[in-house]
Amino acid sequence: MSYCGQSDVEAASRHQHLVLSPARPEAFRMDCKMLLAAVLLAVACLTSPAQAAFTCPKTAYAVENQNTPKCPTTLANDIKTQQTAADKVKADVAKAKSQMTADKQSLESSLNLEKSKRAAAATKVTGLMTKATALQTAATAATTAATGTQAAITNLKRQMQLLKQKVNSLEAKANAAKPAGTGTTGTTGTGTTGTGTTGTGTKPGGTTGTGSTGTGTTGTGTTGTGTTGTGTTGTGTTGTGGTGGATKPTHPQDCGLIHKQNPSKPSGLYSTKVPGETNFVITYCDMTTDGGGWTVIQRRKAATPSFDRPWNDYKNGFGQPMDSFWWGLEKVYKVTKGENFRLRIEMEDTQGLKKSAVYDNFRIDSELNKYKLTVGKYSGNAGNALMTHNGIKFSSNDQDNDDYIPDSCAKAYRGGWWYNDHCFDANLNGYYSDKNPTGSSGFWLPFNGYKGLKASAMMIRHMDYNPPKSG
Ligand SMILES: [Ca+2]
Repeated sequence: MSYCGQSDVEAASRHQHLVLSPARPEAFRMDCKMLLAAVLLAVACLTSPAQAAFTCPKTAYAVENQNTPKCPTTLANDIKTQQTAADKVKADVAKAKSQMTADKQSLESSLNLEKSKRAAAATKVTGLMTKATALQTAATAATTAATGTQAAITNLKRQMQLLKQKVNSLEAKANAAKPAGTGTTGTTGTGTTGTGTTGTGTKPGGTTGTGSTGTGTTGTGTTGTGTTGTGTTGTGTTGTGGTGGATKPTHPQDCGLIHKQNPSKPSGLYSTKVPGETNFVITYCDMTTDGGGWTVIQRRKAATPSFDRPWNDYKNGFGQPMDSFWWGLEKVYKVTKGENFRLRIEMEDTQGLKKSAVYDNFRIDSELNKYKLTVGKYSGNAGNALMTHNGIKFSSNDQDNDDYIPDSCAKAYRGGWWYNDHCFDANLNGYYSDKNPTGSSGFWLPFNGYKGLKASAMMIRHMDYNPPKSG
């Protein structure tokens, strides 16, 4: 304990000095005075209140309390502490800033990388799309080639059949040529006298002429060797009708008649009549080919319209007469019924080479007989491809009337036609491809095999009308 700033030791020291000095009266008097003063001081001290206790707060204390035993910390220290803390925060901020800058650069470089990746991917996609288009084109070409190959196989099969028939025929001939055995001498045959029928000719002007009765010659039997001879029967010749004025048309107005009435009329669309029909038909007349006067019944020169169509479309016709079209089987039947028409087919290959095939006595049967085709004598330079289609029914993608057992040729070749036992040697209505540079509408095998045609046209003209060929 201490009082008035004096420690217990100091007080004790003063008391000891007082006790140890009784032999000196001056000193004793001085000591008494001092003792009195001390007592007075003590009384004063005891009567004054004790100083209040001070506790140093941990923060924010006044300047006068700094650096005391109770508050050893100074504001300067506090500032230093704050400064240190601030420096630390500043360093942290700088560090964070630097990290952010680094992060930003990293993100930017990532972004640029992604951008370049994206650009590369876009280029790749474009490349792949180009490749896909090329593959698509190749696939289409392959399909076309496959169709051709299929037709080639069918044709080879047919050729093999023909060769087999030839071999059989040659074998039969070889057998016949073998030396004959010994037979009896044949007797002389006697032919009967033939009788001609009365001829009937159409007189120009419409009257009927009457021919004379023909007389047959007597047949003569040949003398057989080994076998008995037989006389042949004589045949009478048919009489011929008389002659008259101008030919009366036996069929209604068609391209031939229009041309005959005015040979200077140009090729184009005309109103024509079909026997048994009341309405006129808009028909394309070819007034230049081989003298003109041709009724065009088929034209193919583009991929549209499609020829992959059902029976009724082929029956009634489709397309535009100035472009690609099919006139209609019913019209062709009615026009050619009981008449002698000539069929002319004009073709052009993909190189621009043009050829034609002409058939006399062209007609088709009624719908009941599936518009069966009849063609007669062939002429032209494209080859006699329609010969194997003679007597063949018409087929469409919904009617398989062909002679090819395993499949529907109309479905396989995507067009209506008179398909035979190996589908075709000629087919002008098959799938038209315009994917290759020049296109192909069909086939005429003796012309250019399976290369395909760029264009074709089928036209008919009455065989009675033979206009003078111009040029
Ligand atoms: Ca079939």
